[in-house]
Amino acid sequence: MSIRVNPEVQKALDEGRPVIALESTIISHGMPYPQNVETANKVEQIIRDHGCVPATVGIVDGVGVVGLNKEEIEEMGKRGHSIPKVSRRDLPIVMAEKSWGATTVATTMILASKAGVEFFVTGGIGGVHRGAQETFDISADLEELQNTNVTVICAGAKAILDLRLTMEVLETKGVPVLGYQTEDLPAFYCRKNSDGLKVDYAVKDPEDAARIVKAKRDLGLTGGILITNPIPEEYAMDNAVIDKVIADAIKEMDEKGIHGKECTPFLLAKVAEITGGNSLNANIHLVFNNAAVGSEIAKAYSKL
Ligand code: PSU
Ligand code: MN
Repeated sequence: MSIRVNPEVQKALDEGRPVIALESTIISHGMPYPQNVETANKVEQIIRDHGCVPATVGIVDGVGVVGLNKEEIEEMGKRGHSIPKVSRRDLPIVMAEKSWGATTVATTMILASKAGVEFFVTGGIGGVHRGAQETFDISADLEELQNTNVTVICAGAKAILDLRLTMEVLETKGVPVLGYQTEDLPAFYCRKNSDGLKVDYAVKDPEDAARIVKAKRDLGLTGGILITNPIPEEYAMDNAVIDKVIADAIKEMDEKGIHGKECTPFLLAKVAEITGGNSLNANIHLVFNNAAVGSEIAKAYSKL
């Protein structure tokens, strides 16, 4: 596979300094332009301010890039939905076609692990969709978390998913789900989920989280670790409000017959549309918070 690691990222890796991977689907499909590019740049800055090196991952002319430059991030954001969203199954196609691609959690994990990056910060992961008993719509992100050695720091998952089934699948796949200073599984916009679901283990500080990652790696146990970090209180949204918005978005998706890889982007855009700027602001700030916490965990890990 053709991969290009940004020289600054490679240097940090060679010197054992902490590197944080970031995904590009959150830029192209997760937020509107220009807030997507502003957010991507600010997230990189937060990671630098915390003493780590950011590596935004994406596919440029068929090459898997670990550490996109400013112009490439701008282009990902500007082209938005016209850049294909690339999950594991799409990767060989965009590479062979030498086209651009936005990496999901799954493909960002693949490229990060090939470059030797352990930590990856994002907003929310994909999971088991509601009604998956019928549709079989289960994100390839879960498969990747089972198989690929990358630790993902996120704000849980949006309630566009069936969070209970998502937790069941993660258990089956042997993926530890940690809560950063919380026992409740965070639900992206909300600090807690509406179903009373708990994480597997609440970590008290970055060192605590880093030790768990180290234990898994020392044992040679394949696969990822999920660290869920609740959205800061001041940006959190009301569970009842979000639940209603999501129910309406799913109804419209079903009526329009949207399925497959279009589901997640449709629901993300619909929720943003119905809630106006509120959810976008929440989305941006939870990613900032994940970047800060993820950086502290990566730094703690580099000292173990
Ligand atoms: N959930 C979000 N924001 C996102 C995504 C999911 O709250 O941007 C993106 C991520 O890139 C994730 C992908 O990996 O959607 C999952 O898509 P699918 O369900 O088609 O696997
Ligand atoms: Mn899907």
